[in-house]
Amino acid sequence: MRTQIGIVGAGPAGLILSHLLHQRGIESVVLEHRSREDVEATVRAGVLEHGTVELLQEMGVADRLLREGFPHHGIELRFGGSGHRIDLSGLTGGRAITVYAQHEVIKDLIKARLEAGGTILFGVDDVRLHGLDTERPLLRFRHAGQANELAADFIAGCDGFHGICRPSVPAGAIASHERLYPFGWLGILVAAPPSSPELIYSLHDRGFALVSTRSPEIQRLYLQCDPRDDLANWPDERIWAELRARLETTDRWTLHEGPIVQKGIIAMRSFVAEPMQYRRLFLAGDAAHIVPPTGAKGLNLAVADVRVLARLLVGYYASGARSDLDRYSEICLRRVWKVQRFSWWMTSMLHRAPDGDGLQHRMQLAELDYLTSSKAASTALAENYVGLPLD
Ligand code: RFL
Ligand code: PHB
Repeated sequence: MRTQIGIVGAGPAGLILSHLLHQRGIESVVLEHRSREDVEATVRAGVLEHGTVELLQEMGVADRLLREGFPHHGIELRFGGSGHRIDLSGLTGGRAITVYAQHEVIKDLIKARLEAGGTILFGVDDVRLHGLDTERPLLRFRHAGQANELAADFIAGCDGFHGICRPSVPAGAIASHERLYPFGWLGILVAAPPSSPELIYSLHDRGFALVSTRSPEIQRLYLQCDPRDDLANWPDERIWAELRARLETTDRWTLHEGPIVQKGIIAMRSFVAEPMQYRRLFLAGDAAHIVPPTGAKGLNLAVADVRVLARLLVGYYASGARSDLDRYSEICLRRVWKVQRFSWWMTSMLHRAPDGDGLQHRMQLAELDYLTSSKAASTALAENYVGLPLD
């Protein structure tokens, strides 16, 4: 097989890149390790930035998102037993976020790709990258029991943090910056209506908790835990007791409880690969960087990367000049580092460090107090949360 852009990974990065390229007359083939059913059922992110929604609209893949997603114009920061609203829209000239599950975005994108005649190979194994230093890079892989080859002009590594593309680059060509946090999140899906019209980020003596939603019938809740903890240590009753304690207010707010339909523990890390390109390989999304989920930024950053990559590839095919394409990493990393900083800051402000002392906790409370009482500080939070302007 031969194509212009060989894309590894059918997550948000790979699918959006493929569809954007198609809409600008550039061909691609997407190779995905998992089955379509698995990709469409994996529960992850929920918060889409203003610019992400606009891009999906421009691409014509946002009909269901606009019908079924929930625009949110504010978030609540909760500490010391009371809630404080950050007026996202009021502070950013009317911008907002939309709560719509990542796997719903994925379903919409796969449908659009296939209806447009796009090629996504699901269930692909043993993807190997060859000839990155040559004019003709090659992807070798197994599909339906057969050995296959895909020749391409360029390869887009959209295969997530544990993918094969980043490790295929010769040692020393890409540096990595990494921090693992000493806490993780236990996330649950609950069959109960939303407890609050807006997301609640709470800091309590016992640790962080987050109230999010998915639909009028399903809530998404998270609580800080030990990243190495075992789900067996978290029977439903213990989860509810922790959530009730960490979200308690002095004004008798109540958490809507219901059957827990899914549970999982995730580790938290900050990671950046620098540069995000090597010769004919471009890394995008989680393959190039990971943020802790507190700022709700991972998916949005993946979208920002591939928007830049698609534009530069269009420029390359129009002019034949590589100079702009070679600036891919430099253009993306300006945003990546700002988003890393924001995600690290939100995380540090809202979690209790296992070895943290009283001084640190009091500083966090003072920061939250400042943030929720200063228009300048709230505006800085709001403009990052709804999304910095796209390049
Ligand atoms: P993905 O989604 O990981 O997709 C990569 C795809 O590549 C495939 N793959 C391979 N295919 C072929 N060969 C190989 N060798 C392969 N190796 C991997 C995988 O099967 C997969 O389908 O990466 P992408 O596209 O870069 O997208 C990134 C986002 O998925 C991620 O950043 C977000 O989910 C992060 N995130 C959030 N981001 C937000 O913007 N807002 C949020 O509210 C938000 N909440 C979250 C999150 C992530 C979470 N978890 C589970 C880590 C909440 C959670 C709990
Ligand atoms: C989610 O709804 O899954 C979600 C919301 C906000 C975050 C992270 C995840 O910061």
